[in-house]
Amino acid sequence: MTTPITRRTAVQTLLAAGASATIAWPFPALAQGDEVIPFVDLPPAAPNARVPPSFTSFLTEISQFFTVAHYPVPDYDAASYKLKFTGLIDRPIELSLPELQKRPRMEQVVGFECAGNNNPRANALVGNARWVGTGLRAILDDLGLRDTAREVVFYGADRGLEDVSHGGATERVEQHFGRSLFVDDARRPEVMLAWEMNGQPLPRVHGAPLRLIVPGSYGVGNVKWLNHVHLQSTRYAGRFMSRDYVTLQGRQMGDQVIWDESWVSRMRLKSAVGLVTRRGNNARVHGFALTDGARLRAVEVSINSGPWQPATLDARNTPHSWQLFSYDWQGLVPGEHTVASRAINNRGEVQPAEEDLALKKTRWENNGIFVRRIRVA
Ligand SMILES: Nc1nc2c(c(=O)[nH]1)N[C@H]1C(S)=C(S)[C@@H](COP(=O)(O)O)O[C@H]1N2
Ligand SMILES: [Mo]
Repeated sequence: MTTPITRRTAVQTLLAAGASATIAWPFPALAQGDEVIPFVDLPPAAPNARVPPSFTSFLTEISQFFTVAHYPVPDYDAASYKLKFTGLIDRPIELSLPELQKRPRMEQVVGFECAGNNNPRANALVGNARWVGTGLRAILDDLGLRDTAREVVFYGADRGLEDVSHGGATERVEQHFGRSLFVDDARRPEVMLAWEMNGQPLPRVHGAPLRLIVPGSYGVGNVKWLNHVHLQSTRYAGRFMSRDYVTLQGRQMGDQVIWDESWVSRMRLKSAVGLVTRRGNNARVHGFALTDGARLRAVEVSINSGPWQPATLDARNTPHSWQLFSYDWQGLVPGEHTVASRAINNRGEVQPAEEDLALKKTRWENNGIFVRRIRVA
């Protein structure tokens, strides 16, 4: 039996373990008897830095689940709330929350990260939750999609002012948050509309009353405060598809570099070390991996640039959850050490090394193998 200790105790343990006050990242509770081995490569935590979630608990507690909102969080009235379907369909409809909740229930664990998550911020922008809702596919099939419908646009109720420039003049125009999927991707059986998170009504900051969950997608695809779905024939090029959340990456082709700008969508294969603990001279490396839906073949860990060794994948992992892993390392010796992890999927794709991403010029989708430095007291 292990007794969870409080967050405050975890911080004290971290401090006692030798981290300087400026890098006292408050990692969540540990089992009793375990100590955190501090990371020495984290930049100083900003005063309002986001706290990473527990990398040992399979489901991320709602209080530890990161939130991102690009516009002010909208108010809503559950009683009058309707989800509207419009565009290239034969039967436009509006569904209230009770009407949606009468549809077949779907429940799945889905983990995702913000495409801006990274190791220097201690991977705080990732979480894994159990979502309850209903499948989108059956609703789309009821709408009578016209042959010309190619794109499904999902709008949130949140809005904000954006600068639009034309001919040298700039105007502030109010726009909504929106993202789109190709019809074929929107019809994948795992895409859902969710109203419950970890057994609770969806919290307002996480998108109440209704959000889209697209397993395998970066966070930005999981549209919160969803109130309108529109079918159209053309590409939707809203801010979060075409100007923001766009990755610029060069590809060496012969003696030329071709510059590719792509929209952030399916998660790139990634793993990261989130926490290293010790009990006496035995250390345990804890981390998570994320995929676009492909099964993992392995996660491997390398200590001090030694050979890649297989980590243990957590038995609680499900197809679309984050994939927790751990690796035991015996015979700790004091001093500085490096720890890295890499994921390999069942298509044989290997998480790229940081050097392989030298031509990736934007900060999004940072999935390179990251060599973490720790100090053993
Ligand atoms: N309507 C709406 N949906 C949104 C956003 C938003 O600003 N507005 N942010 C997106 C981004 S960038 C991320 S990373 C996830 C974060 O989801 P969470 O706040 O539940 O963690 O929500 C996505 N859905
Ligand atoms: Mo995000």
